[in-house]
Amino acid sequence: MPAFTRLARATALALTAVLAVGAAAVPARADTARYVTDDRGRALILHGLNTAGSAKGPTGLPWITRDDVVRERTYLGSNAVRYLIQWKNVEPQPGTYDEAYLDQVAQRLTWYREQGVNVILDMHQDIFGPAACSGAGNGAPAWATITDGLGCTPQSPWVLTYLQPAVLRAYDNFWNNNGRHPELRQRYAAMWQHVADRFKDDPAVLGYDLMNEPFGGTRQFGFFEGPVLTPFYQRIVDRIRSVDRDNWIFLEPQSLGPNQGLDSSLGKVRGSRLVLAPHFYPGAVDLGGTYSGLTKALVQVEFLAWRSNMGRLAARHGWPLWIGEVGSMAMDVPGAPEFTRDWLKLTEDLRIGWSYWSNDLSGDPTGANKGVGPLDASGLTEVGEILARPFPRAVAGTPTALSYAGDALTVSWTRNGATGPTEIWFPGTTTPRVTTGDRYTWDAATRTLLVFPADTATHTVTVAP
Ligand code: IDC
Repeated sequence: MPAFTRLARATALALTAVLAVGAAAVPARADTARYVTDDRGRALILHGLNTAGSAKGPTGLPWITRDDVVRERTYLGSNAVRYLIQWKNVEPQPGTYDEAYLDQVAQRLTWYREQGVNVILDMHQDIFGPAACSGAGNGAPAWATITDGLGCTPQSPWVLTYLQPAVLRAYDNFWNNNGRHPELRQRYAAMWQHVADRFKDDPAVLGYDLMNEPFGGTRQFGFFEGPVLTPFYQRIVDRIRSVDRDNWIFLEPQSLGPNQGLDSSLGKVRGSRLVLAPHFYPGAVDLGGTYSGLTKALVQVEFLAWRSNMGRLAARHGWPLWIGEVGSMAMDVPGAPEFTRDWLKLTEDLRIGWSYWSNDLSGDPTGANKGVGPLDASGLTEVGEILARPFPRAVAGTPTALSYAGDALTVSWTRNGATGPTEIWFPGTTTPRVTTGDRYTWDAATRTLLVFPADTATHTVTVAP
């Protein structure tokens, strides 16, 4: 067994011991679940792709064309995209915003708008920014990357680069952990206000994901999420709300730990329309393990822990829950298709949406992530076939049940004042069989079912091939 695999196994085992404790806690209760809603008050179950790894490059733009967005909507039925943008491109010099870049982003957002796909703008970063460690990372501009002359060597797997001295220092300076750089977080908050002001009236935009996978530098967990990250989010939320009262704001816990199902101490952020947007990357899967044998058993513990801990955190703060990133497993890894079906089922059990990592045709610019993209020149790839699963895009009330079993999708809800129909996407080639007490219409061209609920309190629809 290569040394790295041994390390991965040992790490996974240690993590699992901790997780088992968390998993014993109460599961998320359905009746406390909140939903992102549209302008008719319908609950949105957001399915789509992260677009895309290639936006981490110099231009800050993903590889896609307008036609690719049409294909995504057609093949996967997507109603959401987590669209990557970069601080380095938005604010190349302190206080100077690149409007040409924002215009290029806006142009791409029209492609999503045309397809009825809601955009969540994700201020992406990994490993702080390209200037922190020889181009290994992305996100922050060079002027905001203060490494105090410390050294750095990119590591493999890439996440280990987070522990390099220059990278830790760049984060410590950003979070002002040493009390020397309060200006960087202020710049970041001002930058978000500018972005929100630019996109608040763009009908494609549903919301803002304030920071990808926050990492606290030398402060972690309880020393970071409560005292540092929570007030940081509060400051940005307040600034965004000074210009934009409508769009949703997506908040991520710190990535290390919660991504694997550990509890988070992210505190309550005040404000309307906030969403808890953690990622789900079970340790063994993320570190190149398989979904079989011992690692599968370990990953299943992480499933339980994630469900319990993230469900309770969302309930505690009264926020809807959505998985901002999940996937990233090449289909030739043993168990990868089953892993994919299992996390899809998790999201259905919780009645939440997801954004798959990622929409990369044949890998990202570094050549990584091959075999992970759901679409290629001929249509759906192997993972794409699994992701192209029926789902309710919008529910005309409070969802009370969502399941996909034996090729049949069942959705139940109670009326709550929402108007408009429940909208279900159902892939395939034949006309589905619909069972419901409500009036409905089927559009074969877009494979969309609209269910118009009568005035009764509870509703159920089952759709089968
Ligand atoms: C990863 C890419 C990898 C790249 C790295 C840094 O797969 O090739 O070197 O970013 O740019 C995340 C991150 C997301 C990752 C993704 C998959 O949010 O940017 O992409 N991942 O590894 N967190 C956990 C996994």
